[in-house]
Amino acid sequence: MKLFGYWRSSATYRVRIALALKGLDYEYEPINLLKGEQRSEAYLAKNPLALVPALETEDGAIIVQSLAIMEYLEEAFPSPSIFPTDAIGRAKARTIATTLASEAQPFMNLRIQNYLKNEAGLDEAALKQWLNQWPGGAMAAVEKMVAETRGDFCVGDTLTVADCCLVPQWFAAIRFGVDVSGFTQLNEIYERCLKHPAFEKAHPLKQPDAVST
Ligand SMILES: N[C@@H](CCC(=O)N[C@@H](CS)C(=O)NCC(=O)O)C(=O)O
Repeated sequence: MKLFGYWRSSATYRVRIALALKGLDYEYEPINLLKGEQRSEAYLAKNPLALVPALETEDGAIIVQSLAIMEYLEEAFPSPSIFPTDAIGRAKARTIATTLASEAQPFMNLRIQNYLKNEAGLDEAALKQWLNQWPGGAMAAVEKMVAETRGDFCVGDTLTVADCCLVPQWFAAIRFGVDVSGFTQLNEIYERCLKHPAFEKAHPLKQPDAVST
């Protein structure tokens, strides 16, 4: 398999964690977002959305959208699983993953932040307010969700797709100055996840393109 991604991309980071949890080997092809490589003709042929990640499977299929990629990995390589064993648990894990991937991350995406600064004229203070209102607001909801579902991790005591989404979202939130000080449950889970070897391997700073910007 080949993963097209970017070291600091939170959506790519999710998939790297899932691949590492499943112990899967893959090739990595960096797409430099700061150089606009996501908009190159070659990459657009893989993902017309001009977003990373994309996964090329062993059969040559291209899958985009990190949640769809993680669902594919689960179906193609079921063991070890990154989903809870019961239907309610799976639904809760998907709820948390979807909330982080759809209600938090898109509001802090590079192209959105560029638009807000360069087209809509937001200054640093207004941008920070935006980030705390939208990604921060969605994370506040997830803090409440995990209060009901958590054990050692987001849903129970086993790592799931929810944790694959939480850690990159937390990493991005810190990077962009979202106030996470009130999210004590998420912080505890984040710190525990970071100690796991799969999360260590998937960390942005461990990626080959980490210093190439
Ligand atoms: N919903 C997509 C989001 C992908 C996404 O937003 N990727 C960002 C990096 S985390 C990106 O490629 N941004 C490029 C840009 O904004 O131009 C997924 O889950 O895969």
